[in-house]
Amino acid sequence: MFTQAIVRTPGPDAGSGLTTSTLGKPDHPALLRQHAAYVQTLRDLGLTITHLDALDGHPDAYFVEDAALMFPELAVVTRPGAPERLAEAEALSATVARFRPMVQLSAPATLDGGDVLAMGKRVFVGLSERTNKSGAEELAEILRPHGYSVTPVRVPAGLHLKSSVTWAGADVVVLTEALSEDFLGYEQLVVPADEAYAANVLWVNGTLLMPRGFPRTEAMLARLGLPLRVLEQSEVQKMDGALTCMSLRF
Ligand code: CIR
Repeated sequence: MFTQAIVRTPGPDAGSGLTTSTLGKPDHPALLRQHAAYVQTLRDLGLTITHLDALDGHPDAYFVEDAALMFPELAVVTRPGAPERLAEAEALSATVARFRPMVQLSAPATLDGGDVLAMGKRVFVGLSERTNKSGAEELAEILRPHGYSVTPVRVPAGLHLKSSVTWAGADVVVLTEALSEDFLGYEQLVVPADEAYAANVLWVNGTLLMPRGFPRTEAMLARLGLPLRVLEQSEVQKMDGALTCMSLRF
């Protein structure tokens, strides 16, 4: 169960962050509303929120998940793979250090938290445009003494590993077909190809959050029998963001 979440308000420059999406510029007031609804959902599900202010000059900084990882034993401050985002890690370090002993990744490692899928003591690390082999190896070394095993996975599409696979409680993963072979030990819910964005779901204390607008995935998830919260993510998606990116839960 999670008791805490760290989030950060999107800044007025959020529309100038990095993106590969062709969906257009986000509508800023709508982005703020979607972010606020997301934070309120986490609060409703029992999490105490540490809400940070927008970080000047860092339009992607509200995707806090990329800059740090929270494990029960420790916090890992990452080295985001986009040079524009590197300073976000430093900016988040004092906050995570309030909750956990903290270690920091070092060059040449690069790693975005969006590439790290932790399910108990098994951790999958996506090798992507943002996360390199050194990043995966350094994380494995940091976690090994705590009993974790780290498995690198090549990211087949999208920005991060968790763009295409996320945990849905128990031993269930929601994923795109392309990752099926990498998660053979898990019960797999494969999203339809034209609903790939909905592979990013977020389990919070027995409730599953999913993005609005993906009816076949919604029907599939409903069969799990968990309460579902369907959240509008249209403006977040325009910035290549998704549900998992906008908080650190622990
Ligand atoms: C970026 O390109 O870095 C941001 N615009 C989106 C980051 C999304 N983060 C995530 O999926 N964990």
